[in-house]
Amino acid sequence: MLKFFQSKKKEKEEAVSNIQEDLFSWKYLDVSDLDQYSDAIKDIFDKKYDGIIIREIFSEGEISSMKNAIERMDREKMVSTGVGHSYPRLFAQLVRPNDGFSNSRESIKSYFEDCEQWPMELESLIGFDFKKRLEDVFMKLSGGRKIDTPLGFDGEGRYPNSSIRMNHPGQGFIMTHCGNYFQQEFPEFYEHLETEVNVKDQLSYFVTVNPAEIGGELTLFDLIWEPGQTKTTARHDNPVFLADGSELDVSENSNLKRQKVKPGPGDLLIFSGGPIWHKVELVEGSEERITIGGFLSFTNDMSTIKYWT
Ligand SMILES: O=C(O)CCC(=O)C(=O)O
Ligand SMILES: [Fe+2]
Repeated sequence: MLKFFQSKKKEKEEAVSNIQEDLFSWKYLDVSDLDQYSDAIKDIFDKKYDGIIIREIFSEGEISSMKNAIERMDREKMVSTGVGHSYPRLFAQLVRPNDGFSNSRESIKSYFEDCEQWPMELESLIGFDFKKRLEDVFMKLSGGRKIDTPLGFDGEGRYPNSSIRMNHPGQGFIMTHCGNYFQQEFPEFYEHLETEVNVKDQLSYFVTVNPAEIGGELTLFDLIWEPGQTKTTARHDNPVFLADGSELDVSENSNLKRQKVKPGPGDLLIFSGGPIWHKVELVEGSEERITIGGFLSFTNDMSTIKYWT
C-alpha cells in the first residue's frame, strides 16, 4: 500500500512543469526605449541580461510585404532543410562533405560575391532596404561601435548578413543547439570567420516575419555551453552529451528547466545564443513560421560589431 502511494506521489512530481518563466532575464522594449539601452549588444555579451525583444521594429505593412514576397520565392532556388526552406545557402552548409560543392577557389569566390548582393536582392523583393533598417537598430544598441559584415575568403565578397528561415507547419522546428557547439562542429567555417571576429559566445538575432500560429517558440534550456559537450550529430535534437560523457535528456517531458519566448510579427530578438543551449519548437497550425536572422559578435579589439549568417 505504501508503495502504491509512493509511486502515485512520484507520478505527481513528474507531472510538475519544466517551464521556468524567469530562467533567463529578458528585456521587452519599444523602439522609444532604446536610448536607455545604447550598449545592449555588449551588455548581453557580458551577461548583464540574456536577451532583448524590441517590439515592432518593422511596421505591419512592411511585415506583410516581407511575408508575401518570401512566400512567393521560388522554392527550387531556396535550400530545402527537410522541414522547411532557407535562403541564401550558408557557407557552413557548403563545406559539409558530400554536398557536391566544389571547394575550388572560383566557387568559393562566386559564393561570397553572390552573398554580397543578397541585401540588394532582398530589397528588390520586399520593396525596402531591410539591411539599412536593421543596422539602424543595431547602431542604437552598439555603444557607438561600427556595424559590419565579415568579408569572404581572400577578402572577396561577403558573408550573408542574414538568412530567411521558413519552417513548415506540422514539420518545422530547429533542433537543440548553441552557437558555441556549432563552432566546434563546423571548424572549417569558423576558422576563417575567426580571422575577423571573435566568435566565442556569439549572439543570435532574428526578426519574426510570421510567427507560428501554434508552437514555434524559442526555447532556452537551463544548460550553458562547456567545451566537450556534444550531440550524436548536429542534426539530432536530443540528447546532449555533457563534458563528462553523461547523457542529458532535453526532450519535451524531461526534467530540464526551460523558458519559452515567442516574439510577434516585426519584433527583433537578440540573445546569448552562443552559450545558451536552445531550440525552436515544432510549428503547428496552418501558417509557415518565417524569421530572418543571423549572429553578432565583436572584433578582437572590440571596436566593431560584425554580423553574419
Ligand atoms: O528562429 C530563428 O530564426 C533562429 C533561432 C535560433 O536558433 C537562433 O536565433 O540562434
Ligand atoms: Fe540558434
